Amino acid sequence: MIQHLEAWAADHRDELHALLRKWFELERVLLLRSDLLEAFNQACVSHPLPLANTPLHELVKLLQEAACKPPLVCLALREGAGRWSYLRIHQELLLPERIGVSEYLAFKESLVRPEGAHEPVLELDFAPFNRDFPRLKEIRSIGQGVMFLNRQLAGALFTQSGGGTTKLLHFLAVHSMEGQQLMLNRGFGDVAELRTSLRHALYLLDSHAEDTPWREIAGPLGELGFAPGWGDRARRVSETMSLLVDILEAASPQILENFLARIPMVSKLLILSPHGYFGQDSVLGLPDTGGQVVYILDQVRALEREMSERLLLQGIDVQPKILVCTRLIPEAGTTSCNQPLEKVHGTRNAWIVRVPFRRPSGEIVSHWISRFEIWPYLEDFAHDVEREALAQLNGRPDLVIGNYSDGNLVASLVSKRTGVTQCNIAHALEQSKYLHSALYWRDSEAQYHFNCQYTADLIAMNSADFIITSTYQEIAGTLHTVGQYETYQSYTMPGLYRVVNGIDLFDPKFNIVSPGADAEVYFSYRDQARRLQSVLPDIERLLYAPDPGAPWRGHFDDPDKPLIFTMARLDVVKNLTSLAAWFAQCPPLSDAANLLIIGGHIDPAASTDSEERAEIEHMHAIMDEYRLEGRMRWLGTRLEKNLAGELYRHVADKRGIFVQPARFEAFGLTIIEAMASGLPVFATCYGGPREIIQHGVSGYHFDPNDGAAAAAAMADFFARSAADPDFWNRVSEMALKRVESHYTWRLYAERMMTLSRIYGFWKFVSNIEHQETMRYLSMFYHLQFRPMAQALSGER
Ligand code: UDP
Ligand code: LCN
Repeated sequence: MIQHLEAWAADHRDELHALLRKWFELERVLLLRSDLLEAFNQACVSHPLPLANTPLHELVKLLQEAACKPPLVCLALREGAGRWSYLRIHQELLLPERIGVSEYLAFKESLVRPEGAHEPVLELDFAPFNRDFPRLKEIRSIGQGVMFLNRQLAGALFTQSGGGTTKLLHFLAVHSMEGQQLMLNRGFGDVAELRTSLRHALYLLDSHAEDTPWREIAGPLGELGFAPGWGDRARRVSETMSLLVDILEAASPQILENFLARIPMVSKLLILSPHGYFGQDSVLGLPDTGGQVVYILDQVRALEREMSERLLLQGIDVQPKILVCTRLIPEAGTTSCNQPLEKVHGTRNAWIVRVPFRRPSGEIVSHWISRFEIWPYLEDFAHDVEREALAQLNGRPDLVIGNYSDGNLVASLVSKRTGVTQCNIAHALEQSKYLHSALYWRDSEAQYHFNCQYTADLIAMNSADFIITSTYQEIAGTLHTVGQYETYQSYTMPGLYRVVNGIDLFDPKFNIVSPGADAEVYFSYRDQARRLQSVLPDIERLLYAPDPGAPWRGHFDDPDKPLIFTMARLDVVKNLTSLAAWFAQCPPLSDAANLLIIGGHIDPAASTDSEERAEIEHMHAIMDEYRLEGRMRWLGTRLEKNLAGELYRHVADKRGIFVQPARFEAFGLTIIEAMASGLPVFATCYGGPREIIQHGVSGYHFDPNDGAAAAAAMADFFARSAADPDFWNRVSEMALKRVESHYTWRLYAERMMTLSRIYGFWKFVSNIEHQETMRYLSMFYHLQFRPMAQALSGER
């Protein structure tokens, strides 16, 4: 493509010149894809020669970004996820010239920090470490790492030189849980000896009824060298042993995966989520506390169930234990976040363990600290959590799961010291939410400290054994948008460091495991028998009474109209104020439906967060300007989960819709909750919702930068639903099906446990740990992260 452009440009200097002029006329140093395309379209109109379908047009279609400093423009082209190239063009010479990523980033640095042009720069490049490690090749395979890894490693291991069977034998021989030896109870001299014992065991099992319990066959099988772990009954024991026989005969990745899926490997989990108010009641909506807490609590319940069922099936009488370690906040208001220990509702043995942050003097920090400010506390926190977890679990966990940038960093520190397999969950990577926040990190340093956060992210994602994401786009974006992880592939923080290869999207550590919506709470509006009659009066009051019993503004003059419902934290990115404006500015929409907004506070003085206060004032201004009083109700409250569940269903009863208008949404639990209730959803096209919803089938996307079009699409939806009642039903039905087939905690837990076992096994038998990378990361942590975090501790 670039060769074509070079050849074409030599004969079409005028056209290229005209386009560059258009870009420079915008007088901005950084142009985004939308700017570049629009300028190209304008150039097509104003230029006498047709530019459509020329190599220049092909180039423009691939552009993601341009950095402009006349007479130079540098272009970033994305030919697909993770596949980038760079060009430089001089306005007078007009010869497109290929440059490397390092030169491109250096050019961007010169735009924001010209005084640093001759300073030496720390360049980070993780690519050389991974040169010999197998990588996925196809863009569409990204996020299916475990299948690939299993295929590759099984292939290599079970060759003559791989020594696979001996390693597998060793793995089984040292396998224990809670001090109880599992799988093999004695050392087998070699594989042939194990094979003989397996043959005898299978012969013996043949003489027992299939449902004979393990305890009745444990004696003779024990004499043959077998310990518990093969199955709860003769049939399952026999199946597991047959799988091993097959592996010893001729291993295939699938048989290996099936076998590993049966080995009891995980009974103790350590989950880390340090920031915010992590609790079960009265916490949602408090600063920094949102979907991550909902996700983890549901995840814990699902994982405990899955682990218990698996262990029972394998005949192991061990009660799994899960610890969610978070920060203890002594001044925790009405929440329980000042309690060191709290059992997770609906579990048998899962606990929230709270460990305080300390100052260097040892004094406990008593107040809440923003997630952007907690970096100096994490190292000590990691030590304290590790000690606490080892004590409470009576030994090492089998898996450490980090959450968000802070939890993932703590997981890296704990995993490095204990050797436990590390899994990361990002929830939301801030580089995607705050545009150009790495390049302009100095401008927001006082508020956000992205220097610490992005450094922590880089360390954590490179040290994780595996990473799970909620969607494919979180890793690799879409055809024309950059994935959240992809933003870490190359970026620069001028004056700090330049990352030329930060993360490889083709790394088999990436796996997509989507969360679900709690099926006990979010179920179809048509499931009348399960509906919570007891909360219906609360809903009537909240929505329609003159005094709803919560802070509020507005009412519905015509309560019979369908509802447009939205519910989120009232921060700028969630964009609820824009939805109110779009609704007001679109008469067909505000005639067809009422707007219900739940979020934030009504009184700005009730908020401790400056961003939220500004949004509250903005919402009032919109309601005043458009006189929304009789058409919109805004409740400044947080709904308890069961009430939220019944409210989604109430909106569905009234043939309404749920709208998620965010400028960017990493995943969006409210979207799957609404869909699980049978509610048609309109959601932002930026982030997870694009993948959750199949546009026009199970809901709709819209571009939050074009509110008028979004409002018109919603108005059209209501018009079609009014004309044909089945239309609403069809979308509702497809939304329900979509969640059932893709977003359930049962699917999540099965997948997550399979990943834990497979990555755990490979970590044991092969060197996927990359000692070189770990050394490099350790140096980076000590030389780069620590001093920056300590510099924040002036405020400690
Ligand atoms: N939520 C709730 N009550 C409220 C507001 C929100 O229970 O008043 C829940 C909501 O149902 C969802 C979570 O908070 O489960 C928000 O998660 P989401 O992923 O939508 O957004 P986040 O807050 O994580 O950005
Ligand atoms: C954080 C977010 O921003 C949401 O988009 C996710 O749904 C939530 O975490 C749970 O992963």
